Amino acid sequence: PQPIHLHDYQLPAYRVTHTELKFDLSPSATRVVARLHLERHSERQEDNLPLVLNGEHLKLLRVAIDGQELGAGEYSVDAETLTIFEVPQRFLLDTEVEIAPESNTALEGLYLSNGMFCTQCEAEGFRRITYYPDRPDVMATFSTTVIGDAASLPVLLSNGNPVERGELPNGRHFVTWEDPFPKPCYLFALVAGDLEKVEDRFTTMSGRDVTLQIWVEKENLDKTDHAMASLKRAMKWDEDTYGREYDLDLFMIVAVNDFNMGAMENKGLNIFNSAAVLTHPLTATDAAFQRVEGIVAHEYFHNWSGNRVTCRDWFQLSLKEGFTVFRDQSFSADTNSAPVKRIEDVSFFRTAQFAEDAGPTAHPVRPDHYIEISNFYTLTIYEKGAEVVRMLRNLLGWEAFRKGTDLYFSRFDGQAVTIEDFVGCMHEVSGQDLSQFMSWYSQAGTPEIDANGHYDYAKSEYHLTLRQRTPATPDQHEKLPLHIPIRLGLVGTKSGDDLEMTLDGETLGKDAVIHLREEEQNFVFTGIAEAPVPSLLRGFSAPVKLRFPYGREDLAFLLQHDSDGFNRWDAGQRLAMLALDDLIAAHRNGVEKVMDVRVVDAFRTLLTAKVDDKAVLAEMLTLPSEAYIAEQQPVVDVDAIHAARTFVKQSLAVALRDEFMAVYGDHQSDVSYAPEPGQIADRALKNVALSYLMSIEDEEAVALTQQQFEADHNMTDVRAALTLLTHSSRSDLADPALKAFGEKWAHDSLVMDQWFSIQVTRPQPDVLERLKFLMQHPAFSLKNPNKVRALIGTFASQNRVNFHRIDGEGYQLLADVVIELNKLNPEIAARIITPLTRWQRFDETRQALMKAELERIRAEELSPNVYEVVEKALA
Ligand code: B3K
Ligand code: ZN
Repeated sequence: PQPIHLHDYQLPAYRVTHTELKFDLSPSATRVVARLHLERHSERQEDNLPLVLNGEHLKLLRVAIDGQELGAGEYSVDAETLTIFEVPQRFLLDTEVEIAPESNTALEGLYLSNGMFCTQCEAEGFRRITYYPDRPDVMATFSTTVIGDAASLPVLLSNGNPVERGELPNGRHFVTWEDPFPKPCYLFALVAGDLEKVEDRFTTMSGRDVTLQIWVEKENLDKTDHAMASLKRAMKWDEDTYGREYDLDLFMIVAVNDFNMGAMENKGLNIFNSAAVLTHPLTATDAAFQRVEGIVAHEYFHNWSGNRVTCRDWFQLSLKEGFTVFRDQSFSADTNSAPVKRIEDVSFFRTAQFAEDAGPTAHPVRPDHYIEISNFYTLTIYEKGAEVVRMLRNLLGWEAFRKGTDLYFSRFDGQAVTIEDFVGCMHEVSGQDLSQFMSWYSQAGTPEIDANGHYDYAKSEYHLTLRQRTPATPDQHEKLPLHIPIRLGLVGTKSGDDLEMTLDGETLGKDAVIHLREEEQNFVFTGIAEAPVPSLLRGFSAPVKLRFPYGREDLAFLLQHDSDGFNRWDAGQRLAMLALDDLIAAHRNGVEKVMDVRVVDAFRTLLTAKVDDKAVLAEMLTLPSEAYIAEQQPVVDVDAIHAARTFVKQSLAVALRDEFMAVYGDHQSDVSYAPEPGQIADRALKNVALSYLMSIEDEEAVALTQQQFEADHNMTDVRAALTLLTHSSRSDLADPALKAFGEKWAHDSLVMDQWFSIQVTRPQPDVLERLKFLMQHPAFSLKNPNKVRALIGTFASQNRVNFHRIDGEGYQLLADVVIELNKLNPEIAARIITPLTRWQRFDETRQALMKAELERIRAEELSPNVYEVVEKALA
């Protein structure tokens, strides 16, 4: 497979102005009849441009132009294209193809999930449905007729509005849908099945009445309330915040069980992985409720950032994804606890996106080449893209930024555009020079900032030096200095308050942004009356690694006094990291481990002081994850990390047993479950406390955990308890609880996913055998992406000690699964392989074992997806 390059972009030779589709559904032989209204692009008037359409896995039955059937010499077909050698300036193209949804295990194009037909077309799935210019800059109105068996497929859905329906001979029926908004084919959707709906209404800001429907299998009708409420909140928020109104009379969400991603923003017909839409207090955790809210909002927000204004080509993917993630993050922050949302997003980002940026698949927010676009739905495109938009918002200020988004949406409505178009609007409304800022889109890798400061008593000045460097990434050796906004405060060590800052004679206030543009810059803050501790990169104002030689006292001080909630949390994480570093070294050197009393004292203060924001407190009490700790090490030693972290946890539990017990007791409640911030915070805090106590298998804690499990009050508490019982060293705790849970929920596939995940995160060494056994479980299937993620994905990414077993069996198991999935579902195969591609980070023995497994995969006949990832990993 050959890479495609951004610089080769060309306008499409032919535009489709209108698309008429007719589907005659059958699992093994669906007929798709297409009529495309085509015309030569006004800017592509070269002579004799052939018409080249994409099409894969299609059986071509008929092709005609303006009603004239084409003969053998007039066109050619290969595995990827249909080429018609001569066509008029404007014409109608009719094709008829046959496809087999039942044998489509890639879950791209039209496929079957639990007897229901559904589609996934982004990025390039539409070419598995019919011959078409499958690229986002070809936008057409669609009219779609779906024909199916009336008894087994009573519901027939597509984009837009239903305009006609009726009975047909042989027990079949049809519905015709019209979508008046021009769209690229990646936003096409079709669903047919035996579904039931819940319905609600929303009145838009201009007074239009919109019908909202969520379609699910009958047994899930009681799990849609939260998604519906989230949808209405998101619709209102987008009106209030961005002035964006919904544009069709109908908005539909459908839940399907087999889905590669979380969800898909098809115009008027969002298709969701059932895990991203269904919730019930007894089956979904607080985290799942919040995830559903965020994804429902994300897909809805795409209606403007993605659908009305879309991407010119797939290199611009972050134009819609980064912007839409930023929008959904802001929505969730406004709806829940804003500091906790930021803490969660950043701790995930610094763990997973930093690792991607430092690994063999590192790429810029706008990549300049790819082999398989499905491999680029990444943390860099999504999350780093969102950070870049957040920086723009912060650079411009909200009001100018909002003017910029208004201009962008109005100027480019109905068009397929580029990142330059977006940033251009921001420049136009603000007058700011964003040329250096553009490098954030083209340069891969995480900038590292070394900061140093000193206080000059005599002059009452604080001197801050910042030096930036972005390490080389595989395709980019030379890096330019970036424009990095650093939000900061100087916290007075006597007062504990933020000090007024003056820089170059300009008063900045107590919390301000300074701009690092050069490789190295000095900032001199004058009129600083007392020695400060700098609080840098507040709110994670740029996606960078920032080092500052903080002493432990400085960090303990910031943990108490920083006015920025995010940096208060981060100070605690840094303090814990210093202690962890020492313990990791002690473990490696076989020296006795000694707990740092300053960490114990800091935790005691946290546990006993009256903190109002309990959600933030729960985050502060959570130690950095093993994955995050690993990110900080030059060579990852999984065993030392695990041992050190366990030691810190147990030491804190022993030293602060009564304090943890009191926190647990104070946050017990039996009010009826609601996924609202106050309750969520209480549960989080209580369950963090319990996890400390269970780390030492405290007898009273064991009893409390069992009670919490048996009380079966809500899934958040049940899952927390079951996880602690399962992860304990005592099989008399783990086995009965797992058995009871597995039997109780055998009928509920989404709960069984949780049951799988909990078991494979066990730290005990028998987990690999258990994993192999669970792969034979009747509820497991390699064809279902949720199952693969729950069992294999969770094991490989979260059970670090066992995945990285020194005998290499963890690696071997993952490689076996990748080899199987490469044939069934290449998109999932290429994702699940990620932990193996990070071999550079480990010791030589593990490197060799991991590379050997990658080589074994490379020897197979590979899909472009897996090929691209493996080649990069072994390059
Ligand atoms: N736009 C979809 C991505 C689906 C792509 C799968 N290959 C989900 C989202 O970001 O909303
Ligand atoms: Zn998206």
